[in-house]
Amino acid sequence: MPEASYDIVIRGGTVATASDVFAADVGIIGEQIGALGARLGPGKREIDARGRYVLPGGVDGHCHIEQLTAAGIVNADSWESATTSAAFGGTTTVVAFAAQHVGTELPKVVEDYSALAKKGALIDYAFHAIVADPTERLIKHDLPAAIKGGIGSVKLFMTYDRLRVQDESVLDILMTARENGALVCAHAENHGMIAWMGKRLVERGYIAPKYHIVSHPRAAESEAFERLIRLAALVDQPIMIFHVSTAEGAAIIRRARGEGLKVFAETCPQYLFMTAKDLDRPGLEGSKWMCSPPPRDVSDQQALWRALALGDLQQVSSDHAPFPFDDTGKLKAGPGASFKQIANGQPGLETRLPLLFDAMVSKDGPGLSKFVSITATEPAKTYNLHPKKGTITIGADADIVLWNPKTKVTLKDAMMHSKAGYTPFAGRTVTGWPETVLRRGAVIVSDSRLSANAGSGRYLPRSGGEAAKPAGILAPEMDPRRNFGAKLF
Ligand code: DUC
Ligand code: ZN
Ligand code: ZN
Repeated sequence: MPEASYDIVIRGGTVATASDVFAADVGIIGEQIGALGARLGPGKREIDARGRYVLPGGVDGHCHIEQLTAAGIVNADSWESATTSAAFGGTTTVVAFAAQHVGTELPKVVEDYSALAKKGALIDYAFHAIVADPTERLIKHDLPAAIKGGIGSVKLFMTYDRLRVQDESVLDILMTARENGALVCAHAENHGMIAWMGKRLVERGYIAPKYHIVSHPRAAESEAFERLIRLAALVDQPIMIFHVSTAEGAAIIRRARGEGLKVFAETCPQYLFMTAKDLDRPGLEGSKWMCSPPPRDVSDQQALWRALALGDLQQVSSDHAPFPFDDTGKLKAGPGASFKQIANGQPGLETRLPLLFDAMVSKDGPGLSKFVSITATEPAKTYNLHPKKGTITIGADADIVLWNPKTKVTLKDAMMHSKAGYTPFAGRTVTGWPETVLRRGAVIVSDSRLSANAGSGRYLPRSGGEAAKPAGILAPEMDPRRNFGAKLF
């Protein structure tokens, strides 16, 4: 017997990256990919990948984990249960939030969220910092320090009573991010429209979960996208627009990118696979499908798929924000609650990849490489984790998922590992399943069993990287040659 050259060889599978699909064995040495090729030498352990696709582990760039909401409820999942559900769904890296609230100090927030993740995570993780209280100290000191400490992206909200920041503060955050090389992510909806609509609906007795959709007008998204894009363009700062839900929203992003502005954007499975009708159910049942922005129409789904195909949207993340359908979560405000009193969000870490694989690969959609691109490579690039994460190449972390393209699964609440206790996609049948999952060269899921300990996930400190570099398109007012010499940068 020749001596084993690799710790693991994944043999005989079809490898896919965001650009290529090819037959190759994958040789793993320690935590990394050491070789790709035909007939690789033996491994200490051999994994038979015949009939399987060998894909990079998913990178989910937007998930709320063990996060305290402004209403004082913590998401159902701990780091351990969230990352377990991610692993079973083929995701091996998450970018979650260190969420500031008004009156809290960002350094302490980062410390607290980091401690929770360190204890519970069993896949690798990074953070976005949510800024909800942009005091002078935060802008001048705490935010630059957090960015320098490895949190390469900042998130702001343009809506929600206790989270939103006003335009002037948005500019402060954009400018601070620019000066420190971070990307700015945003929940962009017009707060006034949402608050005004919500109040009128409730006053008139329209309180069922389905009216949540009416209270988030499509125009709230369009207006905030336009405003955010112009604010970012003023200071030439790259932005990532979260959870695009409408055709108009996607069109606005396309126009901005056509101007050369660095505007990145994502959508989520709830906007690709659900519609407003999902919320129209008896009693409070529809609250399971409540999220913000809400699901829209079939024509929006089509527009979002087109936008993904064109590259106007580059990634699909879960926006995992689980709340159980009981009095600790969705039903906390009691049986007579109005939609305004019900926590927004759905579990999605575990179902993101199977739903997309089914739509994009099994159903003869845009195909394997595009699937890899929007679920792993693009999120890794946008959040400066590539090529360590998000691809299969020599030297990358061996975060690898073996997909069985023939396995048919009907999604059920009881199969899920999130503590939400339900999946909004229950009853859907998908073809293609993440059978075996490796994280940094360790098999963490096989034969439907988990073999990773809480705390074995590793923190990924990062700068903003390429995505966060300004486009170099100066607004005339910021250009000393055209503004009477005023130096504003
Ligand atoms: N909307 C958000 O903005 N965040 C979490 C979940 C949701 O639905
Ligand atoms: Zn959001
Ligand atoms: Zn979110």
